Amino acid sequence: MYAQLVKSEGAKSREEMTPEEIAFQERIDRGEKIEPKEWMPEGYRKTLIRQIGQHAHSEIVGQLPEGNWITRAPTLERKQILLAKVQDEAGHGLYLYSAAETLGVSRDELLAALHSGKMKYSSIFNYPTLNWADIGAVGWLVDGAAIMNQVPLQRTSFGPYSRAMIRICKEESFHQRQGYDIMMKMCAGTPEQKAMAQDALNRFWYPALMMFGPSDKDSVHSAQSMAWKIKINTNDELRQKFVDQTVPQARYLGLTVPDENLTWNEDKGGHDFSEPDWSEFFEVIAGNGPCNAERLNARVKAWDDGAWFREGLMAHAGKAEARRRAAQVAAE
Ligand code: FAQ
Repeated sequence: MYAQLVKSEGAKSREEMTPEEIAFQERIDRGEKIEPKEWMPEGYRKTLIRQIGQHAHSEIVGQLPEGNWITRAPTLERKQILLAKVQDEAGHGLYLYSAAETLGVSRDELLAALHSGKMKYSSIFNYPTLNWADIGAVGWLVDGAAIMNQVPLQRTSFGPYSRAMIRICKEESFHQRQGYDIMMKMCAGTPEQKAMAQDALNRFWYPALMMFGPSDKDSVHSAQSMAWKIKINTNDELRQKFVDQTVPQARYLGLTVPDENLTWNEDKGGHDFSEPDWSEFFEVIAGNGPCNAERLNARVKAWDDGAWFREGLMAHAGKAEARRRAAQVAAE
């Protein structure tokens, strides 16, 4: 099913819609939630499977750069917090796979598409976490960007996705604070620790800006996804909000955002800032990111290593079902 996903470049006009599609659009415009068993245009279903599926993959792949630091966290308390955070990401992935499954795609199909490189995961998880300050930067910037994108998605038009987002956002805000807390500690530490925090900001700033997707002019899905209220804001709107929120946080830490063009623009009531290197972004999402092979190999290995357990579960479920049927026949 995933292989059949279409590319869209603009929203359908009313003249191009069938009567069913017009009635559907009117429900969306009234702010009604769409539930799995209700009629929906095929493009709406496919766009949701693509977005929710890729979002689920991002949560699961996103465990890897942080999981790498659980054994090396500097204190027992930091270890417990990081462990809880990484477990939360697994939970987010599971809610999201379940939401995608209500649209008629199986989790196995989604994972096969991830493992073969047909489906994407967030570009940010292509970047390595080299030291403990990076764990602070991931929580502060990556979870900060994730929340900026996900808070509006709580109002997305598809019921199961919207409900998953409400739960996920509560946990993401704890994640962002734990990252900022690590950065505060590092910045109040030795000059070497502060330099590590600055270096982490330098390396994660532009990849975090890329998380919001390409510039609006290059965003192929935004127009139709916004008409269907699958997306609530454009990529550039959210990127701007993220910069405006994060710059004062960096100042408070005594860190410098690595952008010489960063200035407050009184007229627009927001910062002017440099665009990320979009050629790097497109290379990353084409599968050529610095850690892509490592991330996919880790996921494929986890899937293969878990085969015996899935088979055991299925065999157990099969036997339990056979026993239930036999008992039912005996009782009749
Ligand atoms: N990375 O037309 P648009 C997290 C692709 S959760 C990779 O603008 P759209 C939690 C896009 O898929 C992070 N690919 O696309 C955490 C499309 O390609 P396709 C994940 C990207 O969908 C924290 C093409 O470019 N969050 O981090 C990216 O309308 C810490 C054209 O782009 C979500 O998934 C990218 N950054 O807008 C976990 C949120 N950007 O599919 C662990 C939900 C774009 O046609 C540790 N998703 N592409 O082959 C969304 O809001 C949207 O899908 C966007 C992209 C905004 C990401």
